Amino acid sequence: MHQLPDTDPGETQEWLDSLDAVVDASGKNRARYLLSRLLERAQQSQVSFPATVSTPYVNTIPRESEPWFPGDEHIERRIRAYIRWNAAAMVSRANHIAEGIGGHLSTFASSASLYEIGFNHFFRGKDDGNAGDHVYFQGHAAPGVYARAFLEGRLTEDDLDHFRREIGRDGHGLSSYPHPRLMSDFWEFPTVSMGLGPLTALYQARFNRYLHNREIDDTSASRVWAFIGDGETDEPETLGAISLAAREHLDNLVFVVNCNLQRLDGPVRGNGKIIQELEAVFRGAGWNVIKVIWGSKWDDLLAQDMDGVLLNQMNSTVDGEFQRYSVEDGSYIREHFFGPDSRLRQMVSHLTDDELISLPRGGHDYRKLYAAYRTAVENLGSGRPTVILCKTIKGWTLGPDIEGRNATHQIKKMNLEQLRAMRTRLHLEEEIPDAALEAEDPPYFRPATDSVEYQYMMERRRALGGSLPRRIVRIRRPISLPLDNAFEEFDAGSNEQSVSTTMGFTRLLRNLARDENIGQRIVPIVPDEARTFGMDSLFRELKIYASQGQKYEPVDHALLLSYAESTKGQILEEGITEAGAMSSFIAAGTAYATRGVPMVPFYIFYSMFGFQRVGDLIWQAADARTRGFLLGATAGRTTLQGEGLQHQDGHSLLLASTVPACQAYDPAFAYEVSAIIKSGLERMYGDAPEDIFYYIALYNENQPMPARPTGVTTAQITSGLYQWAPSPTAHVHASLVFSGSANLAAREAASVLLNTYGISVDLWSATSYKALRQDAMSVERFNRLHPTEERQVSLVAQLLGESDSPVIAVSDFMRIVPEQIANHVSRPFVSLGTDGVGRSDTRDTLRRYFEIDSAHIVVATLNALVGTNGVTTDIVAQAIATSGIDPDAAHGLVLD
Ligand SMILES: Cc1ncc(C[n+]2csc(CCOP(=O)(O)OP(=O)(O)O)c2C)c(N)n1
Ligand SMILES: [Mg+2]
Repeated sequence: MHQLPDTDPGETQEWLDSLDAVVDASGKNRARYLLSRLLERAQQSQVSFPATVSTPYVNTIPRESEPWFPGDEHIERRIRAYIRWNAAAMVSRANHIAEGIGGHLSTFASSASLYEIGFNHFFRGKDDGNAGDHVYFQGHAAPGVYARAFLEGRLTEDDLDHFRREIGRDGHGLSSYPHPRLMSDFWEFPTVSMGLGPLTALYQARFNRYLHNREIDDTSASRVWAFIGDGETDEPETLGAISLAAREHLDNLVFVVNCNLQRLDGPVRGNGKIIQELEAVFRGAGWNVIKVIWGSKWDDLLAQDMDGVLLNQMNSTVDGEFQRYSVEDGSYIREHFFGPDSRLRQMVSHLTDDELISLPRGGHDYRKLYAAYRTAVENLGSGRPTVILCKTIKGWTLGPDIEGRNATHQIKKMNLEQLRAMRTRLHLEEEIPDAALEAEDPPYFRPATDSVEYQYMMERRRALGGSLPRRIVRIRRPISLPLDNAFEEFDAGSNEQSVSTTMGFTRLLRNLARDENIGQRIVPIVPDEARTFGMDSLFRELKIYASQGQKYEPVDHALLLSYAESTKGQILEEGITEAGAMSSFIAAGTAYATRGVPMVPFYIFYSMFGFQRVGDLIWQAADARTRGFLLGATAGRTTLQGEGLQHQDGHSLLLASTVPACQAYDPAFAYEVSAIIKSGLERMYGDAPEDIFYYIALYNENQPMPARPTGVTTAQITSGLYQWAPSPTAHVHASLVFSGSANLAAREAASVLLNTYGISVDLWSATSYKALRQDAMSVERFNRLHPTEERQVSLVAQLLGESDSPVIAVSDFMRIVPEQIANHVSRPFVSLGTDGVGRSDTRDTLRRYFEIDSAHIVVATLNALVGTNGVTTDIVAQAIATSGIDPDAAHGLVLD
């Protein structure tokens, strides 16, 4: 403001003098009060002013603005008490049945009201045939969700008694945390890896808008609710994308943060205030922030706070102190919180010590919560996402040994005395008689179906569209497979034209997007890397999704391939966020279940920034039963020349092989890419869809793409290994097995071996070592456990046979990738690969360095043949010398 001319200095001075006078006469609190009122008035008068990021440590919604509470508070309290009891009993029993099996008591205990307000009044179910709300439960609160499902009759006592013991019982145990793969008709969204729940929820809300704007599905009736721990906000994934939610106007998104001020080890911000910190972060990002800090009983005290001393005490007390108050008695609170200022002490002089303890926090007050949720849902249309910050006590109602204690997160069991105290606290003496309590395990309690509680609970869920959570695959908008002509051109090869498998893929993607059957359902996803992969050619045709359209004329508007954004755009250009792009992949790849609308995501990224960067999200995708294609482009440690250590990927295929649902492929040729994707679409979107996804390595090295050899079937290509070229002579001295870009060196080596050494080899393309190994392991297991039955033979053993002739496998990945099959091949097996750290240099130099060029393949083959077919060690030495290999040169296995 000092940079602007003051048009009326006298008036300015008057205002400043007034402020000084207020500070002098009435103190700083009064001055703050007046300034806040002025700001509020300015806002009402539409005097635009940069938003402040913090407000005082009180509820955002004042008592007079609270809506009427439509529920029956007494019945809801009873229901909550039953659920609380059963959740605690289930965890306790589980640890009695199987000591050390774990589980969490205190997370749900702190958040029971946060969920129950949602269940009784807000969360929409799917009974009307629509998708309902998408609710992301905090992973460690799962016991409470099971306890409610038990009350609703969806789970039995036997189910509860199999909490955390899933094996056997036809898989009917209860998974420790929300898990759609383990409980596929119950949980929709896996959440327990901290940070991934909120991140994927945010992108789910964004994807709902994408579906809506593209007119593929009407998502306007679905809201996304994400329940998050305050400790969980430490994760960069939790907060890292919140500005996107505001930018995209995701007013269909609600975060509820359970601020119990504790994480696993102790306080979240002992020396600060997590609620204030989060308020500033979310407000700064443009969210609608609702703080639910104090329960109703505090309202009277605040109303009497003439001098602002109570507010001041609330503002200046740190969380570590608040946590202390949660475990101390009333006299301590009187002494330390209200004590220091006589006006404060006076304010609570009419309250007994017990009454001081029971001044509850806002997150345990259903009226306050109802007001907050109501405001959040009425926020639709404002363009702003909402975060509700609820102050709670960790372990609430579990008694003094557990509530608010630093160790509370890890307590798994309750003894008789603790259970009895809890029963009293929850007023369950009638429901849980002494005799039942004294049994070895605490009993469960389920109200009779004709009880008012049961009737009320079920009526509420009926009114809101049925029970939650519930995962159901009910295809509302079916999809059909693409026509064959999308794939056919690749079988002819590219003749003389040099192209990469990435270019082949991009062309195929365009064909699929144009396909009359599946075209609309294709979701291309890129994290600011489309030009790298030659995909900018798709910008103009498919358009980039932009909820606001394109409000500017792009610099390249005159070009054929201009940067074109549109509300109906198909491409999700995520910007530089692999985590965000993966979250979109998950939202799109689970749309068949969450929305009943199968979508086909193709997420293409720098392969180095896939499994290595966002491996946990890839597991999340698998857990969520995501379908779709991950494309690891610029793959390989030598194919991507010049980039060096941080970019050159020689291990993503190894990491891919660790994820069971992931089908990992390393194709060499465009027709292989096409065959793999065709078969993948059939497996994931055909008549008997499988909940799997694909990882396909793509390279940027151009080469003339060969035609598909005659007779090679799609089934052979996708099985993992097929003979690409037979031996040119009747005798096969060795087999060269290549993958991906290593095909060039292997093919050259084959001709050198024949022409210079008279060694004849056949050439094989290994498209998936993972698939081969998977098959071989199943066969090995069958043979081991069925000793009397006819022995099975694995595919790889059938194909490569049994002989003394060696197999030399080469790829642009670590040697361990081909070695996945070494054990299952009854021939001498040599693997060449790119172990070591990436280096910047030319392809030729890198391949010599990592010892995977044609000369090294020749040497490795000759070496494996020593003593046979006239090959001697002298011949190998000569081959080394003539090809200029320096045996003492630096190589990948030495780290320097
Ligand atoms: C990525 C990740 N790191 C660590 C953990 C282990 N962990 C489980 S719960 C927890 C503390 C959670 O605290 P908070 O988010 O505040 O939840 P609360 O139980 O207090 O509601 C931790 C560290 C995890 N589940 N995921
Ligand atoms: Mg916490």
